[in-house]
Amino acid sequence: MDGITGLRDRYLAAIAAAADEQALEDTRVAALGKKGEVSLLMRGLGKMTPEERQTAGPALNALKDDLNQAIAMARAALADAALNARLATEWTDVTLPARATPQGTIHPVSQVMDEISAIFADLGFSVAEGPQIENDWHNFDALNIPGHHPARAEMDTFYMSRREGSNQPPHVLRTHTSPVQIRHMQEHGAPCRIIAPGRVYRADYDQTHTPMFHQIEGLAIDRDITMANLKWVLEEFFSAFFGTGVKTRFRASHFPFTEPSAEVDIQCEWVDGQVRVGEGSDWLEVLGSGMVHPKVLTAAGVDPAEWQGFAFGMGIDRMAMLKYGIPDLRAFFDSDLRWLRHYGFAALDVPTIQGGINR
Ligand code: 2NL
Repeated sequence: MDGITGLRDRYLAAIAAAADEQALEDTRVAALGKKGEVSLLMRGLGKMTPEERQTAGPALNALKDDLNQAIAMARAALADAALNARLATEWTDVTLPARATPQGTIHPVSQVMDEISAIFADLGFSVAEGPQIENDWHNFDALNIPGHHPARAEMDTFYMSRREGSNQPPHVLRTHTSPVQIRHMQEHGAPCRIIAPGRVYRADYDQTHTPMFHQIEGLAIDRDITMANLKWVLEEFFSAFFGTGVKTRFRASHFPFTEPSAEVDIQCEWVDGQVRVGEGSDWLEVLGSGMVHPKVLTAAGVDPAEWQGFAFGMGIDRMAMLKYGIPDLRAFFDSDLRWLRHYGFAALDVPTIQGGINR
């Protein structure tokens, strides 16, 4: 029994003195491992007399339990100490500003282009695209714009330089997206319902004009399309786009590619130098339109004796300015980050008819 008491004192002291996990484990193995001192004594119980066993058995079991418990407590204490040591050396400065995650925004022109496309998609129009560098037949001749027309003058149109010795007419930067619709009719014929959004170019730069701007044109060709269809489609469009009923006013006009032609105004009001669409007694010109000229249909390979339709064109940049109260056109193309963050849209906030055009 004295032996057991001595053993307990020795191992409790060793456990208390263990400086780390490994020393503690070594001590455990020395006492309670397969060949540990306590284990060997327990194995010796079998050779004792029943009387000896009656006192030695419980004493050894108690010793084993005490040592196990002391080891568990020492292990927990070591883990606590290790954690405290880590906490003392590693720390987080919670007053540091968070790392910036660079976030771009959707340009108002892209946003409005998506909004307009979503509305016309709902009306059964699909999107057509084409080259920005055009030959002058697709950009002018096919649209019944004659050679002497002022739009073809060097002043208004960007002409590409011609290859040396070429006797072909030079290419141009498209001045409208109409050539996209000519190409569509040539390729797919009638009937058709398309819109053609995209960049267009004109040699003009002042408060209200930039040499590159964005246009969206629409074209619907079928056997029995009239101006009444045009009026309904445009009124549906303006109401969906501005999120309020919008009255339109059609004024007789003239374009070489439509007959008859109409300029379209929307109802508006001026309040503190800001325009409000859909109320008031003023009118704002936003769009040109008409019935596609028979010569244009013929040029695009569509028989005007069988087919007719309407077309329209409007400026996207101006629509964005009107809808989102953006005062200066030229700022659209300055790439000023502060402007982009202010007027930009969330990247995942995609306009759809179901999700909502207006936010
Ligand atoms: C305007 C005028 C317009 C068209 C564009 C067009 C296209 C084809 C045939 C006939 Cl393929 N017309 N487009 C028609 C009328 C007006 O735009 O003032 N835009 C801002």
